[in-house]
Amino acid sequence: MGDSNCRNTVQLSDPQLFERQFEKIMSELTEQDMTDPVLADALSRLREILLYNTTGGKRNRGLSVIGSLRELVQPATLSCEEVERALLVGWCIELLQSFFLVADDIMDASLTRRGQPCWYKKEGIGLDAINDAFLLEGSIYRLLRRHCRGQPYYVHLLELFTETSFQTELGQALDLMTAPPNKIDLDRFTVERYKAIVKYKTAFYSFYLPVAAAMYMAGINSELEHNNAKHILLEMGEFFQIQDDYLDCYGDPAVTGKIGTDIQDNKCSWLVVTALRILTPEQRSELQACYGRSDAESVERVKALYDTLELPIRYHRYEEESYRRLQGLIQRHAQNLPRAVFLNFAKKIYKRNK
Ligand code: GPP
Ligand code: MG
Ligand code: MG
Ligand code: MG
Repeated sequence: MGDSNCRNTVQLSDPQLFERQFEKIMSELTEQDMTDPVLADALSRLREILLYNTTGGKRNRGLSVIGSLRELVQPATLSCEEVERALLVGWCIELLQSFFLVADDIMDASLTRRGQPCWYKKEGIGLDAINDAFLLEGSIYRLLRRHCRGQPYYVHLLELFTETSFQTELGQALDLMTAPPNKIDLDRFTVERYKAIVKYKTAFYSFYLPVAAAMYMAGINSELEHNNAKHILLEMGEFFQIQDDYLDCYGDPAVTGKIGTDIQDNKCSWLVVTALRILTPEQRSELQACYGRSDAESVERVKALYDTLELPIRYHRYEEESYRRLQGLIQRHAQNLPRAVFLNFAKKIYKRNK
Protein backbone atom coordinates (compact mmCIF):
# COMPACT_ATOMS: atom_id res chain seq x y z
CA MET A 1 0.00 0.00 0.00
CA GLY A 2 3.02 2.23 -0.51
CA ASP A 3 4.67 4.47 2.03
CA SER A 4 3.52 7.69 0.39
CA ASN A 5 0.32 7.22 2.39
CA CYS A 6 2.39 6.84 5.53
CA ARG A 7 4.79 9.76 4.99
CA ASN A 8 1.99 12.19 4.26
CA THR A 9 -0.27 11.09 7.04
CA VAL A 10 1.90 10.73 10.11
CA GLN A 11 -0.28 13.20 11.99
CA LEU A 12 -3.50 11.33 11.26
CA SER A 13 -5.14 9.28 14.02
CA ASP A 14 -5.51 5.52 13.66
CA PRO A 15 -9.25 5.81 12.89
CA GLN A 16 -8.54 8.31 10.11
CA LEU A 17 -5.80 6.13 8.67
CA PHE A 18 -8.10 3.14 8.97
CA GLU A 19 -10.89 4.82 7.01
CA ARG A 20 -8.46 5.96 4.34
CA GLN A 21 -7.33 2.41 3.74
CA PHE A 22 -10.83 1.29 2.74
CA GLU A 23 -10.77 2.76 -0.79
CA LYS A 24 -7.41 1.14 -1.45
CA ILE A 25 -8.62 -2.21 -0.15
CA MET A 26 -11.66 -1.99 -2.41
CA SER A 27 -9.59 -1.16 -5.42
CA GLU A 28 -7.12 -3.97 -4.66
CA LEU A 29 -9.92 -6.50 -4.36
CA THR A 30 -11.96 -5.33 -7.31
CA GLU A 31 -9.43 -3.92 -9.77
CA GLN A 32 -5.93 -5.18 -9.16
CA ASP A 33 -6.35 -8.75 -7.99
CA MET A 34 -8.41 -10.22 -10.80
CA THR A 35 -7.70 -8.77 -14.19
CA ASP A 36 -9.60 -11.14 -16.48
CA PRO A 37 -12.03 -8.81 -18.29
CA VAL A 38 -14.80 -11.42 -18.25
CA LEU A 39 -15.00 -10.92 -14.46
CA ALA A 40 -15.88 -7.23 -14.70
CA ASP A 41 -19.53 -7.69 -13.66
CA ALA A 42 -18.67 -9.93 -10.71
CA LEU A 43 -16.05 -7.48 -9.50
CA SER A 44 -18.41 -4.55 -9.69
CA ARG A 45 -20.86 -6.64 -7.66
CA LEU A 46 -18.09 -7.22 -5.08
CA ARG A 47 -17.52 -3.47 -4.93
CA GLU A 48 -21.19 -2.90 -4.19
CA ILE A 49 -21.19 -5.63 -1.53
CA LEU A 50 -18.16 -4.12 0.18
CA LEU A 51 -19.56 -0.59 0.09
CA TYR A 52 -22.92 -1.64 1.51
CA ASN A 53 -21.83 -4.14 4.14
CA THR A 54 -18.40 -3.12 5.37
CA THR A 55 -19.19 0.50 6.19
CA GLY A 56 -21.30 2.13 8.90
CA GLY A 57 -20.25 -0.08 11.83
CA LYS A 58 -18.55 0.92 15.09
CA ARG A 59 -15.15 -0.45 13.95
CA ASN A 60 -14.30 -1.59 17.51
CA ARG A 61 -12.94 -4.91 16.29
CA GLY A 62 -10.97 -3.55 13.38
CA LEU A 63 -9.35 -0.73 15.30
CA SER A 64 -8.39 -2.87 18.24
CA VAL A 65 -5.65 -4.64 16.26
CA ILE A 66 -3.58 -1.46 15.90
CA GLY A 67 -4.76 -0.33 19.36
CA SER A 68 -3.45 -3.53 20.95
CA LEU A 69 -0.23 -3.55 18.93
CA ARG A 70 0.58 -0.05 20.18
CA GLU A 71 0.35 -1.38 23.74
CA LEU A 72 2.33 -4.55 23.03
CA VAL A 73 5.37 -2.89 21.41
CA GLN A 74 6.87 0.57 21.81
CA PRO A 75 4.78 2.62 19.33
CA ALA A 76 7.87 4.58 18.23
CA THR A 77 9.53 1.37 17.05
CA LEU A 78 6.64 0.56 14.66
CA SER A 79 7.47 1.30 11.04
CA CYS A 80 4.89 2.79 8.69
CA GLU A 81 4.58 -0.60 7.00
CA GLU A 82 3.90 -2.32 10.31
CA VAL A 83 1.19 0.19 11.16
CA GLU A 84 -0.39 -0.31 7.74
CA ARG A 85 -0.32 -4.07 8.11
CA ALA A 86 -2.02 -3.85 11.52
CA LEU A 87 -4.73 -1.63 10.01
CA LEU A 88 -5.09 -4.10 7.15
CA VAL A 89 -5.49 -7.04 9.53
CA GLY A 90 -8.10 -4.88 11.31
CA TRP A 91 -9.96 -4.58 8.00
CA CYS A 92 -9.82 -8.36 7.64
CA ILE A 93 -11.67 -8.64 10.96
CA GLU A 94 -14.23 -6.11 9.74
CA LEU A 95 -14.66 -8.26 6.61
CA LEU A 96 -15.14 -11.36 8.74
CA GLN A 97 -17.76 -9.46 10.70
CA SER A 98 -19.55 -8.37 7.49
CA PHE A 99 -19.47 -11.96 6.24
CA PHE A 100 -21.09 -13.18 9.46
CA LEU A 101 -23.67 -10.37 9.58
CA VAL A 102 -24.88 -10.78 5.99
CA ALA A 103 -25.44 -14.48 6.69
CA ASP A 104 -26.78 -14.00 10.24
CA ASP A 105 -29.45 -11.55 9.07
CA ILE A 106 -30.81 -14.13 6.63
CA MET A 107 -30.88 -16.81 9.34
CA ASP A 108 -32.49 -14.47 11.90
CA ALA A 109 -34.96 -12.98 9.39
CA SER A 110 -33.81 -9.51 10.44
CA LEU A 111 -34.98 -6.36 8.69
CA THR A 112 -32.35 -3.70 9.29
CA ARG A 113 -28.64 -3.51 10.04
CA ARG A 114 -26.52 -0.44 10.68
CA GLY A 115 -29.52 1.78 10.00
CA GLN A 116 -30.36 0.42 6.55
CA PRO A 117 -32.20 -2.61 5.16
CA CYS A 118 -30.30 -5.87 5.60
CA TRP A 119 -28.42 -6.73 2.40
CA TYR A 120 -30.62 -9.76 1.59
CA LYS A 121 -33.70 -7.55 1.95
CA LYS A 122 -32.59 -5.24 -0.86
CA GLU A 123 -34.51 -5.40 -4.09
CA GLY A 124 -33.00 -8.02 -6.37
CA ILE A 125 -30.58 -9.47 -3.78
CA GLY A 126 -32.48 -12.09 -1.74
CA LEU A 127 -30.65 -15.36 -1.23
CA ASP A 128 -27.90 -14.38 -3.67
CA ALA A 129 -26.62 -12.71 -0.50
CA ILE A 130 -25.33 -16.15 0.53
CA ASN A 131 -22.73 -16.04 -2.23
CA ASP A 132 -22.02 -12.40 -1.39
CA ALA A 133 -21.17 -13.49 2.15
CA PHE A 134 -18.72 -16.06 0.71
CA LEU A 135 -17.09 -13.30 -1.34
CA LEU A 136 -16.59 -11.22 1.79
CA GLU A 137 -14.96 -14.17 3.52
CA GLY A 138 -12.75 -14.94 0.54
CA SER A 139 -11.59 -11.32 0.43
CA ILE A 140 -9.96 -11.76 3.84
CA TYR A 141 -7.54 -14.39 2.61
CA ARG A 142 -6.65 -12.48 -0.56
CA LEU A 143 -5.69 -9.46 1.52
CA LEU A 144 -3.75 -11.45 4.09
CA ARG A 145 -1.84 -13.20 1.35
CA ARG A 146 -1.00 -10.02 -0.48
CA HIS A 147 0.11 -8.05 2.57
CA CYS A 148 1.35 -10.55 5.13
CA ARG A 149 2.67 -13.51 3.16
CA GLY A 150 6.30 -12.60 3.81
CA GLN A 151 5.82 -12.06 7.55
CA PRO A 152 6.88 -14.59 10.17
CA TYR A 153 3.36 -14.52 11.65
CA TYR A 154 1.53 -15.25 8.38
CA VAL A 155 0.67 -18.88 9.18
CA HIS A 156 -0.35 -17.92 12.72
CA LEU A 157 -2.81 -15.38 11.31
CA LEU A 158 -4.20 -17.83 8.77
CA GLU A 159 -4.77 -20.46 11.44
CA LEU A 160 -6.25 -17.86 13.76
CA PHE A 161 -8.77 -16.65 11.17
CA THR A 162 -9.81 -20.15 10.08
CA GLU A 163 -10.01 -21.52 13.63
CA THR A 164 -12.01 -18.51 14.82
CA SER A 165 -14.42 -18.78 11.89
CA PHE A 166 -15.04 -22.43 12.70
CA GLN A 167 -15.66 -21.64 16.38
CA THR A 168 -18.13 -18.92 15.38
CA GLU A 169 -19.94 -21.26 13.01
CA LEU A 170 -20.26 -23.86 15.78
CA GLY A 171 -21.65 -21.14 18.06
CA GLN A 172 -24.11 -20.10 15.37
CA ALA A 173 -25.18 -23.75 15.03
CA LEU A 174 -25.90 -23.91 18.77
CA ASP A 175 -27.75 -20.58 18.58
CA LEU A 176 -29.96 -21.85 15.75
CA MET A 177 -30.56 -25.33 17.17
CA THR A 178 -31.63 -23.88 20.51
CA ALA A 179 -34.20 -21.69 18.73
CA PRO A 180 -36.19 -23.97 16.40
CA PRO A 181 -39.10 -22.06 14.83
CA ASN A 182 -42.52 -22.98 16.21
CA LYS A 183 -41.12 -25.38 18.82
CA ILE A 184 -41.26 -23.51 22.07
CA ASP A 185 -39.52 -25.42 24.84
CA LEU A 186 -38.47 -23.11 27.63
CA ASP A 187 -36.48 -25.94 29.28
CA ARG A 188 -33.91 -25.58 26.51
CA PHE A 189 -32.90 -22.13 27.74
CA THR A 190 -30.39 -22.98 30.46
CA VAL A 191 -27.55 -20.78 31.69
CA GLU A 192 -25.04 -23.44 30.56
CA ARG A 193 -26.43 -23.50 27.04
CA TYR A 194 -26.51 -19.70 26.99
CA LYS A 195 -22.85 -19.44 27.97
CA ALA A 196 -21.80 -21.95 25.34
CA ILE A 197 -23.69 -20.13 22.58
CA VAL A 198 -22.27 -16.70 23.32
CA LYS A 199 -18.71 -17.86 23.92
CA TYR A 200 -18.60 -19.50 20.51
CA LYS A 201 -20.83 -17.28 18.37
CA THR A 202 -19.48 -13.93 19.62
CA ALA A 203 -16.60 -13.90 22.09
CA PHE A 204 -13.90 -15.61 20.06
CA TYR A 205 -14.21 -13.52 16.94
CA SER A 206 -15.11 -10.20 18.56
CA PHE A 207 -12.60 -10.17 21.41
CA TYR A 208 -9.93 -12.85 21.30
CA LEU A 209 -9.33 -12.59 17.53
CA PRO A 210 -8.24 -8.91 17.34
CA VAL A 211 -5.97 -9.09 20.38
CA ALA A 212 -4.51 -12.48 19.40
CA ALA A 213 -3.78 -11.10 15.91
CA ALA A 214 -1.90 -8.16 17.44
CA MET A 215 -0.02 -10.55 19.76
CA TYR A 216 1.16 -12.69 16.83
CA MET A 217 2.16 -9.55 14.94
CA ALA A 218 4.19 -8.49 17.98
CA GLY A 219 5.89 -11.91 18.01
CA ILE A 220 4.07 -13.13 21.12
CA ASN A 221 3.33 -16.79 20.30
CA SER A 222 3.41 -18.51 23.69
CA GLU A 223 0.36 -20.61 24.42
CA LEU A 224 0.42 -19.50 28.03
CA GLU A 225 0.20 -15.82 27.09
CA HIS A 226 -2.54 -16.51 24.59
CA ASN A 227 -4.51 -18.46 27.18
CA ASN A 228 -4.17 -15.65 29.70
CA ALA A 229 -5.48 -13.15 27.16
CA LYS A 230 -8.25 -15.53 26.09
CA HIS A 231 -9.43 -15.90 29.67
CA ILE A 232 -10.08 -12.18 30.02
CA LEU A 233 -11.35 -11.60 26.49
CA LEU A 234 -13.90 -14.41 26.50
CA GLU A 235 -15.38 -12.99 29.69
CA MET A 236 -15.61 -9.59 28.01
CA GLY A 237 -17.20 -11.23 24.97
CA GLU A 238 -19.84 -12.91 27.09
CA PHE A 239 -20.79 -9.59 28.59
CA PHE A 240 -20.82 -7.96 25.14
CA GLN A 241 -23.38 -10.48 23.88
CA ILE A 242 -25.48 -10.00 27.03
CA GLN A 243 -25.56 -6.29 26.11
CA ASP A 244 -26.50 -7.21 22.55
CA ASP A 245 -29.38 -9.31 23.87
CA TYR A 246 -30.51 -6.52 26.18
CA LEU A 247 -30.37 -3.96 23.35
CA ASP A 248 -32.32 -6.30 21.06
CA CYS A 249 -35.35 -5.59 23.24
CA TYR A 250 -34.53 -2.33 25.05
CA GLY A 251 -32.21 -0.53 22.61
CA ASP A 252 -33.35 2.32 20.40
CA PRO A 253 -33.26 1.12 16.78
CA ALA A 254 -32.37 4.68 15.74
CA VAL A 255 -29.17 4.24 17.76
CA THR A 256 -28.41 0.51 17.39
CA GLY A 257 -29.30 0.57 13.68
CA LYS A 258 -31.16 -2.73 13.97
CA ILE A 259 -34.67 -3.83 14.89
CA GLY A 260 -34.71 -6.67 17.43
CA THR A 261 -35.97 -10.13 16.47
CA ASP A 262 -34.93 -12.33 19.42
CA ILE A 263 -38.42 -12.78 20.92
CA GLN A 264 -39.99 -13.63 17.54
CA ASP A 265 -37.05 -15.93 16.68
CA ASN A 266 -37.40 -18.00 19.88
CA LYS A 267 -33.79 -17.11 20.80
CA CYS A 268 -31.95 -18.24 23.90
CA SER A 269 -31.34 -14.62 24.92
CA TRP A 270 -29.98 -13.37 28.28
CA LEU A 271 -33.40 -11.79 28.92
CA VAL A 272 -35.38 -15.02 28.62
CA VAL A 273 -32.74 -17.03 30.52
CA THR A 274 -32.81 -14.46 33.35
CA ALA A 275 -36.62 -14.28 33.33
CA LEU A 276 -36.86 -18.07 33.64
CA ARG A 277 -34.87 -17.99 36.89
CA ILE A 278 -37.30 -15.65 38.64
CA LEU A 279 -40.77 -15.98 37.22
CA THR A 280 -43.83 -17.51 38.90
CA PRO A 281 -45.65 -20.55 37.42
CA GLU A 282 -48.36 -18.18 36.05
CA GLN A 283 -45.76 -15.97 34.42
CA ARG A 284 -44.12 -19.04 32.95
CA SER A 285 -47.39 -20.07 31.28
CA GLU A 286 -47.70 -16.56 29.89
CA LEU A 287 -44.17 -16.78 28.46
CA GLN A 288 -44.86 -20.25 27.06
CA ALA A 289 -47.93 -18.84 25.29
CA CYS A 290 -46.24 -15.79 23.74
CA TYR A 291 -42.52 -16.51 23.16
CA GLY A 292 -41.25 -17.32 19.68
CA ARG A 293 -44.29 -15.87 17.91
CA SER A 294 -44.17 -13.17 15.32
CA ASP A 295 -47.48 -11.38 15.91
CA ALA A 296 -47.12 -7.96 17.49
CA GLU A 297 -49.43 -8.76 20.39
CA SER A 298 -47.42 -11.79 21.55
CA VAL A 299 -44.17 -9.81 21.32
CA GLU A 300 -45.69 -6.99 23.38
CA ARG A 301 -46.86 -9.46 26.02
CA VAL A 302 -43.35 -10.87 26.37
CA LYS A 303 -41.97 -7.33 26.68
CA ALA A 304 -44.59 -6.48 29.31
CA LEU A 305 -43.53 -9.56 31.27
CA TYR A 306 -39.86 -8.50 31.04
CA ASP A 307 -40.85 -5.09 32.40
CA THR A 308 -42.80 -6.63 35.28
CA LEU A 309 -39.75 -8.71 36.15
CA GLU A 310 -37.68 -5.49 36.13
CA LEU A 311 -35.19 -6.89 33.68
CA PRO A 312 -33.70 -3.46 32.85
CA ILE A 313 -32.82 -2.93 36.52
CA ARG A 314 -31.40 -6.45 36.76
CA TYR A 315 -29.38 -5.88 33.63
CA HIS A 316 -27.83 -2.67 34.94
CA ARG A 317 -26.98 -4.43 38.19
CA TYR A 318 -25.41 -7.23 36.20
CA GLU A 319 -23.39 -4.73 34.17
CA GLU A 320 -21.84 -3.22 37.32
CA GLU A 321 -21.01 -6.67 38.70
CA SER A 322 -19.55 -7.83 35.44
CA TYR A 323 -17.34 -4.73 35.21
CA ARG A 324 -15.96 -5.39 38.69
CA ARG A 325 -15.35 -9.07 37.93
CA LEU A 326 -13.52 -8.14 34.78
CA GLN A 327 -11.22 -5.70 36.59
CA GLY A 328 -10.29 -8.58 38.92
CA LEU A 329 -9.60 -10.90 36.00
CA ILE A 330 -7.40 -8.28 34.35
CA GLN A 331 -5.38 -7.87 37.54
CA ARG A 332 -4.93 -11.65 37.84
CA HIS A 333 -4.43 -12.76 34.27
CA ALA A 334 -2.67 -9.89 32.53
CA GLN A 335 0.61 -10.54 34.32
CA ASN A 336 3.00 -10.24 31.39
CA LEU A 337 0.65 -8.45 29.04
CA PRO A 338 0.01 -4.73 29.38
CA ARG A 339 -3.28 -4.19 31.19
CA ALA A 340 -4.08 -1.31 28.83
CA VAL A 341 -4.78 -3.85 26.05
CA PHE A 342 -7.79 -5.06 28.02
CA LEU A 343 -8.74 -1.85 29.77
CA ASN A 344 -9.00 0.04 26.45
CA PHE A 345 -11.33 -2.60 25.13
CA ALA A 346 -13.43 -2.64 28.33
CA LYS A 347 -13.79 1.15 28.20
CA LYS A 348 -15.29 0.92 24.72
CA ILE A 349 -17.95 -1.62 25.56
CA TYR A 350 -19.23 -0.91 29.07
CA LYS A 351 -22.29 1.37 29.19
CA ARG A 352 -22.68 1.24 25.42
CA ASN A 353 -26.08 1.86 23.87
CA LYS A 354 -25.23 0.73 20.32
C1 GPP B 1 -24.32 -12.41 17.01
O1 GPP B 1 -25.62 -12.92 17.07
C2 GPP B 1 -23.46 -13.43 16.35
C3 GPP B 1 -23.06 -13.34 15.06
C4 GPP B 1 -23.41 -12.17 14.24
C5 GPP B 1 -22.26 -14.45 14.45
C6 GPP B 1 -22.94 -15.06 13.29
C7 GPP B 1 -22.18 -16.24 12.84
C8 GPP B 1 -22.27 -16.84 11.65
C9 GPP B 1 -21.40 -18.01 11.38
C10 GPP B 1 -23.16 -16.37 10.57
P1 GPP B 1 -26.93 -11.99 16.91
O2 GPP B 1 -27.80 -12.64 15.90
O3 GPP B 1 -27.49 -11.69 18.23
O4 GPP B 1 -26.35 -10.62 16.29
P2 GPP B 1 -27.27 -9.39 15.86
O5 GPP B 1 -28.07 -8.98 17.08
O6 GPP B 1 -26.28 -8.32 15.48
O7 GPP B 1 -28.12 -9.86 14.72
MG1 MG C 1 -28.87 -11.68 14.32
MG1 MG D 1 -28.02 -14.55 15.14
MG1 MG E 1 -28.55 -9.90 18.79
